Amino acid sequence: MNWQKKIPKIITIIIFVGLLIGTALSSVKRSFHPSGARQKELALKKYGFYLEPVNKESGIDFRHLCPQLDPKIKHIEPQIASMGASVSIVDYDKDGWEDIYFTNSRDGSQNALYHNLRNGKFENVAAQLGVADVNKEGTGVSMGAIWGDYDNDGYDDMFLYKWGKPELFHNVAGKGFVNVTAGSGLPAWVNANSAIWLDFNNDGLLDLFLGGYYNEKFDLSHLTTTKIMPESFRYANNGGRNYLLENMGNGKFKDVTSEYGLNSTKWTLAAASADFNGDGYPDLFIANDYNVNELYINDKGKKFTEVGRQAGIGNIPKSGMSASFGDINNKGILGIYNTTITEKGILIQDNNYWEPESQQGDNPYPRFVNLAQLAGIDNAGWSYGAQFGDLNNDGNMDLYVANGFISAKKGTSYWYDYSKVTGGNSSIIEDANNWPDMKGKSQSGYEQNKIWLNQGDGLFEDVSDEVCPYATYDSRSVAMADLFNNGKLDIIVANQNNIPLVYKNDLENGNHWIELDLQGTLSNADAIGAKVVVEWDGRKQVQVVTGGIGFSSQNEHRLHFGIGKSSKIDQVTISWPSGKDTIINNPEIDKLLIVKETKGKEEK
Ligand SMILES: [Ca+2]
Ligand SMILES: [Ca+2]
Ligand SMILES: [Ca+2]
Ligand SMILES: [Ca+2]
Repeated sequence: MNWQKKIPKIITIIIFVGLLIGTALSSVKRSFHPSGARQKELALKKYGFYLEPVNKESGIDFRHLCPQLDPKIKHIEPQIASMGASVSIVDYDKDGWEDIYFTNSRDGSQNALYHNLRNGKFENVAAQLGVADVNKEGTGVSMGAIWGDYDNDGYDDMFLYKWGKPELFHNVAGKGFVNVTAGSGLPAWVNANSAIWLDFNNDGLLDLFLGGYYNEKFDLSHLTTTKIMPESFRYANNGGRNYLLENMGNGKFKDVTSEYGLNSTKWTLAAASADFNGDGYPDLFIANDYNVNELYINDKGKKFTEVGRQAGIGNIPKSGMSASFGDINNKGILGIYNTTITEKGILIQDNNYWEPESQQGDNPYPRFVNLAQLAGIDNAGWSYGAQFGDLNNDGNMDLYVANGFISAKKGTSYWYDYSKVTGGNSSIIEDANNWPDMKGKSQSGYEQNKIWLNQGDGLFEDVSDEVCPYATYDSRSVAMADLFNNGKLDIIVANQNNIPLVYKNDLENGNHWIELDLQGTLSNADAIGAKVVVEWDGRKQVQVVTGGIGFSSQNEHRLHFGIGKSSKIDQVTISWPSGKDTIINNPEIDKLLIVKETKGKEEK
C-alpha cells in the first residue's frame, strides 16, 4: 500500500501514531448502568445532582434531519453533512421563562421554537410565529441561530445562519417574527457554522460576526466541482470568508470586514467574544478547523489585530471545534476552552483551556497558558460544543462537552480510510473525489458526552457515567439555562440527525445561588459584553454576557452563580459595555436579580 510510504513525508504522521492497530480496535466501550431510578439515587448520594432527561414529560418532540447534499459527494456525505443540529436559548416573549430554539438542516424541514409553559411543559410555536419554515429549497439549510435585540426595542430578534442565505427575523413584541433580511445588507450566501452578536464599537447597537466554513462560492446541494475540501489538514486557508457586519441603526448592516482586519479564510467553526485586555472593548476568539485558532484584539472599536501566536493560543494547528469561557479557578479572570478531536491510539489533539497568565503590564494583550491537561479536561473524544456552568451550585464552574462524530455501523471505523487522505498533498485532500467511500462506517461514534465536575482545587472529576448516562448520540451543540426558574442550571444538547437531549438538573444539596438579568440602557439592551464579578466568602468569580458561545449555540441571557453553603454575597460588580459600573452590596441570595443600567437594581 503506497500511502504508507507517502505519509512519513508529511508532518501529520505525528498525530497518526498507532494508526493501523488503533483503527481495528475502535469498538465502543460501554459500561453497564443500573436503571434510571437507581442511577439517580446513586448520583444524588455521591454528587448531589443528577441530569434527568425530560424530553417526553416536557413535550419536546423535535428531531434533527441532516443535510442532503449533491450526489457528487454522496460517498462521503455522512461527514460533510455532519453539522446543523443547534440549540439556542431565548426568552422571546419576555415572560421571564426561557424558551428553546432548535435548527433543522434538510430542505423543507422545520425549525422549532419551544415556548416554556412554566409547568414543565413546552409548546412548539415556531410555525405560528413564522420561524419554522426557514429551510426552503434554494435558500440553504439552517446551521444555527443567535438571539439579540438589534433594534433595542426590548425583544430579542433572531439571526439565522445557514449553509445558504443568512436571514434576520424581527421579533414583534413576542407575538410573531417578520423576515427583514431584504435590504438589510446581509451577504447573499455563506456556508456558516458560527455567528455571534457583539457590540464591537460600544455604540449600543449589536453588530454581527459570521464565520464561513465551506467557501461561500459553493452551494453544497448543487455542486459543479468536487474540489470543495480543505487544502490541508493543518494549514488550510481555502475555507469560507468571515464577516464583520456593523449595525448602522436603521435595520441595515454594513460589511466592515476588510477595514477592521478580519480577512481570514480559515475554516471557522466557532467564535466567542469578551474583553481580554481590559480596555473595555470586546475582543474576538475564533476556533478554526484544519488550522490554528485566532485571537483578535479590538483596538478601541477601530480595528482588530490578530495576536494568536504571540498570545500563545495560535501556535499549534488542531481541529478547533468550539469556543467557551470559564473562570475555573475563581481568579476573576476568564479562560478560553476550545474543543478538538481525539481518538485513542490514533489521533491525540487534546482540548485546550487557556488561562491568561497576567493582565499584561506593558503588553497590549495577555499571554495564555494551556491548563487543560493539568485540570484533566483535555480528552473528550471527537468533541464539539462545550459550556461552563455551576451545575451543583458549589461556587466552582463545571464543564459539559458534547462529542461523537459519526455513529453508523457498529464495530466499523473510517479512521484508516481517513488517514489516507489527510496525509496526502493539497491537490489530493481538496478534491472530495479522492476521499474513500464511507460505506456506512462509523468514525469516533457512540461517544459518551462528558460532564466534568470542578473540585475547586484546579482539578476536574469525570462524572459522566454517573450523572448523565446514555448520552452517546452524535452531539453537536450544548446550551445551559435555568429552564424551570429554580436556581438550577439545566442542559440542552442538540444531536445530529436525532432527537435532542433536554436535561432537568435534579439538584438537592441545599447550595445557594444568585442569577442576574442585565438590561442595558446606554449599552445594548441585552448588555452583551457586560462583565459581572461576584464576591463571597473570600472567593470571586467572573462571567460575561455573550451573544452566542460554544459550538452553534447560545446560553440563556441570564448569568447564574452558585455560592455553595455561604449565606451571603459581599458584592456584585457589573462593568457595562458603556463604560459604567454598577456595584451592588449584599444582594439577596437564591433570587433572580434584574439590573437595569443606570437605574440600579430591581428585584424579582
Ligand atoms: Ca418565555
Ligand atoms: Ca428587537
Ligand atoms: Ca455596534
Ligand atoms: Ca460546581
